[in-house]
Amino acid sequence: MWRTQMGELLATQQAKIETHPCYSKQAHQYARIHLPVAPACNIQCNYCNRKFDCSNESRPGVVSKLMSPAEAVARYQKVKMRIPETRVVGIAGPGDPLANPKSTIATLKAVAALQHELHLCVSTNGLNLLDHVDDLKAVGVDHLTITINCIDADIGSKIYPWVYFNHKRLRGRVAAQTLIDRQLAGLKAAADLGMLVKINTVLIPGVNDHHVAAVAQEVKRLGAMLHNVMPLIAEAEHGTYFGLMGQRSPTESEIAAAREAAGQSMEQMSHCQQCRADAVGKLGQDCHADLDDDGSSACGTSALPAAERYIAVASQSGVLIDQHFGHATHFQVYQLTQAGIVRQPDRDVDQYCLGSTECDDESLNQQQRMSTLISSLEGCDQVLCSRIGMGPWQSLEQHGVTPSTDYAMQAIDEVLAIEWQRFCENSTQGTVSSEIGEVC
Ligand code: CLF
Ligand code: SF4
Repeated sequence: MWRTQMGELLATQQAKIETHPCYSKQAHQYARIHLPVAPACNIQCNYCNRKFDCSNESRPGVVSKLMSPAEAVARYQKVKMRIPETRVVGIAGPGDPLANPKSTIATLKAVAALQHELHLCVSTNGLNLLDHVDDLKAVGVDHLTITINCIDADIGSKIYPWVYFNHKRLRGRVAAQTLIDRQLAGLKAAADLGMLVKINTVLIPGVNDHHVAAVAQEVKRLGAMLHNVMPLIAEAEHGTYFGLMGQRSPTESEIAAAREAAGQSMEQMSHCQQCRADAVGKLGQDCHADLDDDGSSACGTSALPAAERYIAVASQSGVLIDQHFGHATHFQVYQLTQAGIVRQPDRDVDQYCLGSTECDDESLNQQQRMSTLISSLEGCDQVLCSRIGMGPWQSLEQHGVTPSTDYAMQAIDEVLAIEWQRFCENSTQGTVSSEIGEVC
């Protein structure tokens, strides 16, 4: 009896692999759709610029149009009519799906309720996996990708400047160790539940290239079944830490060598397209630019570069970026155009964090304060501050405002000069994303 059950289980798993275009190269006749419902992220990778899609699954420098769960389900239905071969619904960003568990689960549930013959697929950095793996399984997710770049915290501290866990922003070795522990525990839990776990590893020369074989060995031991060693794509114009620091991408022969080393323990994927968080179609044949009723491109990247940009700064001293977002009672606002930087009137706001509760408190009062604060920052594209809680971070991103603590304790005028230079480069070159990485 046990043997029969095992036999049936293996046959079922085999069928799930053979009909998923990422898990099997031979499944190229099937298409997938990514639904971009997850804007926020709970970690920072040095190869990621948070203005763009999660580079753990996507080509950096590409922006996906964010959707609500309802919009995403409507999009899936439209795509399924146009591309009946669509067999996989994936959530892969633009941030981390499990840093946005409500939208992710709601979307998956709604798609599953349509009762089409489908695979539900999620790609995550793994930090929150342990907390949500049962929900994912319950909703029908059988294909799961975790990006694990290392299992050594010394290496991890060169890849992740911070990790936001248990209401704290962790840095250095502690951040990396926390992430690694959570990824490996999440992987084991998912594999124990029978999920088909694929591991993505971003190959970074001089950082983790000597280490991929150790990663492959460990993830195999914990139950992963497929390994995707992806080349780092780092260009200065992507605005990522690695891009700006001149970290190079691996060569073809380095990728081949890493796959061969990792292949000693794990089956290797070699047909990954590093696709976008709103990709549609068969792998390598993305075709979603003509899917919107209004004729606009779902790529969201064909727009002309913005002529101006507004940056809000939280500063207690008036000189440094030295204030916690939740403690600010006013923000300095600057307008960036090709002509230069012009200071605008300050925006007075009601202080978000009153000290008695965590900034991530989700009470109605806090939600109302956040909504008032967001109205006060209307028109701002970016907020610079010394610290910010995960809740406010996510709310700002959901309203199209990009928060950043990258410049904490730095001089406002120096930071604005950096941001202005970046703005001018993008304006003259076109958006980063329209230059590179368009796959549709
Ligand atoms: Fe999407 Fe990822 Fe699922 Fe595939 S993509 S969530 S496993 S359905 Fe595929 Fe695209 Fe490579 Fe990802 S080609 S980036 S591996
Ligand atoms: Fe960016 Fe993805 Fe890393 Fe988050 S997990 S920082 S979205 S690459």
